[in-house]
This record gives sequence, structure tokens and C-alpha cells, in this order.
Amino acid sequence: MTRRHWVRWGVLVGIVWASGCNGGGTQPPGPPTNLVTSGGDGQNWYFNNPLPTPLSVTVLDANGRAVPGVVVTWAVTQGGGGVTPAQSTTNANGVATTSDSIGSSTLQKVNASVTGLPNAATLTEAASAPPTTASVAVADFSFSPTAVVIQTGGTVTWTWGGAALHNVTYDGGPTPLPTNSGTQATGTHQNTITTVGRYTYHCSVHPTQMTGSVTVVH
Ligand SMILES: [Cu+2]
Repeated sequence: MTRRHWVRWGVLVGIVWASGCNGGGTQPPGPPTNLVTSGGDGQNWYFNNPLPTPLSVTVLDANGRAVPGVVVTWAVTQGGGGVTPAQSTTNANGVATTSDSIGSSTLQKVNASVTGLPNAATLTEAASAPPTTASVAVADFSFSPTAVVIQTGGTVTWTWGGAALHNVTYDGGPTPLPTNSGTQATGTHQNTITTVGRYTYHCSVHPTQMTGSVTVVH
């Protein structure tokens, strides 16, 4: 080997040695020392309906590494509703989750805690009464707004305002799907929907440009 080769070899060995001693993600995490909110905080949804995003926290060790297998206890500390389950265990990424419904209160606080840790994570959620009606403009070439929410038994009204022919054609959601509209340039279409869920629709004349959804909640 030339001298230059030896220098390169030395650099390579140094890099391997350094990365091996840093540990990276290969060392097992230590005991949990902290937990932080990692999802579902600050949602604004509707009374007595599960929040769209589950609540989640990440449990960390003293070096900020995720700790799997830790039991997290969830508790509503302000407002109504409840979490299911009340205890969950962190996964391989150190994340524990639970689903949350806020009940009939406008503000809810949920605590996530781990036995032996002094600090807890607090998630704050808000809710209001769902609307019983929604209006969607059918324009050239979009539905506006693209997403609406109604209470079960509520009614959505589409009003045509463009020059081209359009329709409302359902393509997803709880079956049987609501009735489609005709293909028309003027007028309205209404659906009164009682089954809770998220319905998606499009205009079959402009299927990639014109899409929308109706979410029906309790
Ligand atoms: Cu169209």
C-alpha cells in the first residue's frame, strides 16, 4: 500500500469506530424519564363523536430515545367524554395511543402519565354542536367547499352556478350510498343522510378536477 492508501484506511477505521461508540439507535433505551405529546392535541370536533385523530404521546429516556413497552395512563381531567382504552403501552417507536370522545363539553383536557414520572402530558380538545345543514356551490370546475360536515339526519344542498354540465356522483362511504344528482347546468340537489360516516363524491364529467366529501357525525 502507498502512504495515501494508509491515510484513507485510517480515516475509514476512525469513522467506523466513532459511529460504533456513539451508539446511534442500536443501544437499548434506558428507563423512561419524559413523555411528550406526539399527536391529536388541539383538535376541534363535534359533541359525542370520536375525535378524528387518536391521542398519542411518546415516552423518552434521558438521552431522548424512544422507550417501548411502557404503560401510559390516560385520564380526562377537565370536561366530559372519555378515552378508550384508559391505559395503553408504547410501541416500538415509544408511542402510546388512545381514542378520545369529548362528550357534550366544549373544552376537554386529557392527561397522559407514566407511573414514576413526575411530569404528565396534557392534551386540550374542543367541540361544538354539528351543523344540521350544509351548502356546496357547484362551479366550473370545483365543489366549494370540498368538505362539509352535518349531523345525522342533516341535509346537504348543492347549488349549480357554472356554465358547464356537472353532477354529484357518490363513490365511497357507508352503503347504500345517497342518491346521485342528474347531470345538469342549473338547479340544486339535496341529500338527507342518516348513517354516520364519510361519503366521497365526484363529478363524473370532470372526475379528476371535481371531488368532494360529506362527513356525517352523531
Ligand atoms: Cu363537472
